[in-house]
Amino acid sequence: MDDARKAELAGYSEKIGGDHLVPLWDRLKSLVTQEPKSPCQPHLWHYEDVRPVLMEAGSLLTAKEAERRVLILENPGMPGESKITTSLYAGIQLIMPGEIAPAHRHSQAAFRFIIEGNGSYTAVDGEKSYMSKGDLILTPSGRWHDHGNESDEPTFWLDGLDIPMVQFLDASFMEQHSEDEHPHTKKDGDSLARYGSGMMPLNFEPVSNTSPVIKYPYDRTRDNLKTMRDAGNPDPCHAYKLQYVNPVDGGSAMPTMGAFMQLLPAGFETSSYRSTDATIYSVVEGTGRTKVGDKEFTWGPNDIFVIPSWHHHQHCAEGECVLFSYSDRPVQQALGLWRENRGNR
Ligand code: GTQ
Repeated sequence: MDDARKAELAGYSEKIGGDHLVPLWDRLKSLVTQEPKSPCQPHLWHYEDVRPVLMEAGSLLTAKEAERRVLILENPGMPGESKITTSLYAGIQLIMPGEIAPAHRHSQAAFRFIIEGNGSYTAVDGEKSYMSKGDLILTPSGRWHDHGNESDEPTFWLDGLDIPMVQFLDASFMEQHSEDEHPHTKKDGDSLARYGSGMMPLNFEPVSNTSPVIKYPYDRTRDNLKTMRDAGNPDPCHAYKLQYVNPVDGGSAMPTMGAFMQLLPAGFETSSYRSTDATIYSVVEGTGRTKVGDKEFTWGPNDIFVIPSWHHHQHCAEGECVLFSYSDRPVQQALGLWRENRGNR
């Protein structure tokens, strides 16, 4: 195209811009890309860097003042957007001994993945779930939840929420409870006993599309991974990997976020893998490395890293490793959009 025609087309685009009209031919290539082109960047946060600054916040303001004392893990490719991937949020929350983070409820679904501390709890509609390292606690959309620390140590956990998805859909509602705590009416483990042991109460009618199990304890998950490891036959891309499921239908435990736990045997190197669901990893046990594109992350316990959509990556475990991860996979699968490549294809 010669310069005169380029100028003519640019003049046309500028002229109609004032009427809130845009020529598609200026935009098509960036709107409909040949493959995912994400602003999300691979990034690693070392827990030993995050912990002290969060402890500093612990003496700056109370959990009640902050409502939630959290440092957002913001992707360096999307500054100011409070996102770790284009669709998901991650934060590290701290609750000090004796504190209560007051009860509220919101459209956004959340989970807590416990990093450090014993004896704090999250209560969901009055079911109190005590926290230990590696436990997964769900706070489904629209349910009252408060957090408290009854121990004499600080407690830290990873908050995973679908905030960017709810923002995208303009569907956010939130309410504060009139009291700091919603009445605690159910004991720790109540929902696990009722719904999470391979049996279900007769005539159970689910009230939502989120798993009725509130807490998935790490000791059980860990034992299951160990049994699988002992049986052998690891998957080349994932070694031994389990998904947290909703026992009602066997699908993802949460409709908007898929959550996973995997064990990599000592020395295991995964085959190159990529999928369209950008994935956030939280290291539970062990040290290792992850290659993603031209970057390599060296990680240890409690470190958190993010792999963007459609980026080839490989994990290499030094000793035996356990990795928690989450992504928007159930949404992509429900919409028929999810893809993966196993190996270097
Ligand atoms: O604990 O309810 O990290 O509402 C962000 C928003 C935690 C929570 C976050 C929230 C919460």
